[in-house]
This record gives sequence, structure tokens and C-alpha cells, in this order.
Amino acid sequence: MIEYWNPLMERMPVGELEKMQENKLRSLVNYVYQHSDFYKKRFDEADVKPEDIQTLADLKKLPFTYKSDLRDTYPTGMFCVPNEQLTRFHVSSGTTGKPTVVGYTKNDIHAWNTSLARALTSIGLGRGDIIQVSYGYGLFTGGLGLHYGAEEVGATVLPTSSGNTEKQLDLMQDLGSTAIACTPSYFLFMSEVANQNGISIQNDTRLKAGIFGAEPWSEEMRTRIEEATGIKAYDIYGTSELSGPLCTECQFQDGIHIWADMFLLEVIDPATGEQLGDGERGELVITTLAKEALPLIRYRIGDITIINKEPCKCGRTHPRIMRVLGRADDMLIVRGINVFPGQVESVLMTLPEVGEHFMIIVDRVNELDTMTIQIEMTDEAFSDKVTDIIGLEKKVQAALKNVLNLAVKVELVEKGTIPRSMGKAKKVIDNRKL
Ligand code: DLL
Repeated sequence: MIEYWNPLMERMPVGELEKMQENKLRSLVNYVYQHSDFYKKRFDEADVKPEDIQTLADLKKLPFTYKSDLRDTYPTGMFCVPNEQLTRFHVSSGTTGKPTVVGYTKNDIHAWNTSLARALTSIGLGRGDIIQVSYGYGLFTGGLGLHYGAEEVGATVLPTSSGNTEKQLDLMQDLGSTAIACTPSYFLFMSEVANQNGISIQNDTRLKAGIFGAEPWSEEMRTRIEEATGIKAYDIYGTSELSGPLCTECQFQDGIHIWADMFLLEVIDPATGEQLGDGERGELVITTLAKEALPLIRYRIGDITIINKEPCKCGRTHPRIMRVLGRADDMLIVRGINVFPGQVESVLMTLPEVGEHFMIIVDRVNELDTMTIQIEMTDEAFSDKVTDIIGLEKKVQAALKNVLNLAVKVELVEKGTIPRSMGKAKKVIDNRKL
């Protein structure tokens, strides 16, 4: 049976949804023009007035906003409400420069919870479920975001945060967690620790669903996780600028439904800024339609994806984004060839001898880029005496060459050598940037 949190909204005919978006867009441009010096200046510089925006087709007249705008106006220069109207802050620290601060009014928190309540319902979670939240609590949005979303649907929350993995596994068994929310990397680590302690996720726990995101992961990794643990692994997407974790796939696991009454989606060519058609891969740009404290207009999140407006089997009419390859700046350019770490993962996970942990090391030797992939073998492959190590390196090299069209060096390393992560995993060391 298909369950909805808000059936009327989630199944609203597309034409009506678009009318709603148009109305919300018109109010939004007036709102930001009046409440934010930042946006007023941006609009004036681009010579656009709120009254120029009447239909969705007018969206492209509006200037883009960027993560750098949030940094340049640190801490709260882009906010549209005074601090006393804020209920909460979250802060995301990038690798360079100032962190980005996001703020929420009470209504913003409510909208965030609603978004997650629809999402969790779409994967069949609700009253009676025990959701173990193993994303980090604190300034990161993952922990608290999922926490309140899970409470909203009537589930019981087990707020373990990340870390303390053995204790997490004990609690998972003792309290009967039925779902876990964490990064896919952390779940892999948790499964490994479970194995080492003789715990079978499939047989010794009640876990039926994983809510995995906050970092790119591949379809092939999903298959591995589902086969190894017997759970259903769902993709969840969001960014701190948009609130935090917001939207998931539905039970059909075919793209993430992004609520059209809350967000307006575009995919653009990152080089030219031109809008691309549905089904074309490009950079995701989002306009928030329901945020008060920090509305974002044509915000260049930078994630690479495809918008899919085909009807979904679940009956929801809201558009979907297909698996996010990562941010445009996660893309490696190696000898002129573009490579996303996720593409490497996709290839590696099709090879049964290769374990789930890998590291990409990029270097420049004698003016030439080199890429080395460190991999660990699976226990089964390792114990198989006939496995020819050199043969395996060659096999991995050939598979990667076939897909990426790039010659790489493959290095088999001992199990446990690649650092495990309890949050977002670092899968690339680019020595060219040192
Ligand atoms: O990672 C929010 C979040 C928490 C999402 C928990 C899902 C679950 P940030 O730290 O601001 O926010 O990082 C956002 O992470 O722009 C993507 O590049 C990446 N990302 C998030 N979810 C996915 C996903 C949180 N499902 C950045 N697939 C985004 C691929 C993802 N990349």
C-alpha cells in the first residue's frame, strides 16, 4: 500500500502545482526585495524589479546566488528576518574561509519537518518505527534534522549521533531499531564492526531501512549494502543552505522527490549558466519557495544531477532529481578527463573481489597527472588462495579504463588501511592542490 503524509499536496496535478509555484515565486521576489539589502542590491545591479517576475518562465531573468555570497555576508547578512525571530542556527564549515551560517524561523523549522515527514512516510516509516539517528548532532544539520523529522511522523527516535559504534550496535539490537539514518560510509563501517563482533545485521537486528546521504554514493553501493544486510537503502538529499536533509526517494527507489511547493528546480550548464532541459545532466540550481529567514534565489548549489518530471509509480507528482554525482568542484580533471569519485565507486562495486573502501590519489609527476586507486579486497577474495593479486589489479585497471577512458594505477592495500569514516568520507587525496 502507498501511504502519503499529505495526499492532496503530494498528488496535486502538475498544472496546479506550477500555478502554486508561480504565486509563491511572485510573493518571494517581493519579500526578498523588501526584507534583504543583499537581494535588493543584487536585483538592482541586474536591473530586475519584482514586478518583472510574473511567470515561471521569468525565473531566468533573476540573478544567481552563490555559496560565496553566504560567506561574503557572514554571519547573517543575507537573512530576511531580525535575529530575535530565529529559532535556530546551523553552521557548516567548509574546507576554506569562513563557515556558512544558516538560520530558521519557527515556520522554517516546521517546513523542514514537514518535508522530512512526507519523505519518511514515502519510504514506509512512521508510528511503531524506531529510527536510530547516527548523523552527527550539533552544528551539522543531519542529526537534528532527521531527529525532528522522525518525531514528526510519530516514530521513536534513538539519538545516538555518530561514533561509539559498538554501543550503537548494542542499542540497535536491544531497543530494536527498525531504521538507521547515517552516511553510507558510516553504515559500511558499522557493518564491518558488526561482522567483527559476530553480529549479523540481517539476523540479529530488526533493521529494515537505511536513510543514507550527505555524500555521494552509487547504485552499485546500494546493491552491495542491500545484499549484505537485507535492508532497503534509501537515498536522502539536502544541503545546509536549503535547511539540511530534506527529501528522499520513495519506496520505488527511483530518484528523490523534491517538494514543488517548497522548492523550484533548474538544471543549468555550469559553464554558460543556460537552463538545460529535463533529462539533461547539469548543475542544480534551487529557489526556495517557503523559507522566511534565509530564502535563496537561483542558488547555485553546484551538485550535478538530472531533473526527472516523469510520473512516478508512487503517484506523487513532484519532480525528482536523479542520483547526485557530487558538487561540480568535486570533479577531478585528470589529464583532461573529468572524473567524479562516484564514477570510480560505481565501477569498483561491480567487481566482487573489491571491498567497499577505496581512496583515489591524484598526483602530478613530471608535469603529468597520475591517478592511483587504493583498494582493499573482500574477505572472500582474500581467503581464496588462487586469487592472483596482479591479475586483480589488472582486472580493476581494465574496468576503470573501459568506463573512464583513463589509465590508472591500482594498488591493493591491506584490510583496514583506508581510513573509515563516521561522517562524510574523504575519498580523494589530490596532491596537486597541496
Ligand atoms: O549534508 C545535509 C544532509 C544531512 C543531507 C544528512 C542528507 C543527510 P551539507 O553538509 O551542507 O548538508 O552538504 C550538502 O552534500 O550539496 C551534496 O554535495 C552532498 N550531498 C548531500 N546529500 C547527498 C546525496 C548535508 N544523497 C552537500 N547524494 C550537497 C550525493 C549528497 N551528495
